[in-house]
Amino acid sequence: LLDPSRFVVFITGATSGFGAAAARRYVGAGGKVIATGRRVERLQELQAELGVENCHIIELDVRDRAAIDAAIAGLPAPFDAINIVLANAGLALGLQPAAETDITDWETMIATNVTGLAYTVRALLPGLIARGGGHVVTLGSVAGDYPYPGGSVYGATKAFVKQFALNIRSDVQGKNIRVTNIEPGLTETEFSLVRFKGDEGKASKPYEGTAAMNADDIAESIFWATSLPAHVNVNRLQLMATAQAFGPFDIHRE
Ligand code: NDP
Ligand code: 8X3
Repeated sequence: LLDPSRFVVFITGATSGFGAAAARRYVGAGGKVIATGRRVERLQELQAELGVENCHIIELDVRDRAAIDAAIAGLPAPFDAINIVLANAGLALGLQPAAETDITDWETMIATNVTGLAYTVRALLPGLIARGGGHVVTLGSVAGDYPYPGGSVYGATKAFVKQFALNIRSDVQGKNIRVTNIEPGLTETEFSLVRFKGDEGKASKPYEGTAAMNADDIAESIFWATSLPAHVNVNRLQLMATAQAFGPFDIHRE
């Protein structure tokens, strides 16, 4: 296994859920993290918890390409020696049928999950290559493989992430860069609260009476994939709660 004390991990969406759990997991193993996100108070709390020597924070909206470039350019040592990129920031908004959806929700999901993720990887990949190698981890979803009602644009953004990760992997062949798309299913984080725009009643429904995965489960999987010996690349890692499985095709009958 690789030595986690040498990990320097740039994380988008570190204010909550998988990103925050991953920051804790990496620092817990002796690594350093650059924790980014829009909610700066959350970043400050995380930094206070993990220590300024282990956790550098940057207020960052991944939709802002210039801000990503500036954030990377201004990194102090040792946080400038990034060898893992965790392109995790993302969101689902709404669950309405496509014909009734709020078009601005679609715009926000595409701008964040597709464009913002592409900006992140594009900005950080040259540095990984220049430093002799590294690992890009993207956050896809089971929704990128399996369709469900109301998942129109969200699922499509995650299908983009999967194919983007696989294509990037082709591009970095021979450069000692690993690429992994993590594809979780039902996991209790703030994801649902964001999807239902703060409606706690609706947000808790998907997790009621069942054992969903949690952020630490996903952080552990990310950590595992990045800790494997350098000659092993996990291309895609799909995870579901044991309580989550597949439904039948939906046949409409008169
Ligand atoms: P959370 O809502 O708990 O966390 C999402 C994170 O993304 C937050 O830190 C948020 O930070 C950040 N984020 C959202 N928009 C932006 C933006 N424009 N710029 C920068 N950061 C942003 O959800 P999860 O931890 O569950 O989700 C993380 C990723 O995992 C997402 O890509 C999600 O689609 C994916 N996923 C989630 C699953 C689940 O069931 N929970 C399953 C499969 C995939 P802030 O608001 O402070 O900017
Ligand atoms: C999150 C999982 O099933 O809510 O990507 O789309 S799901």
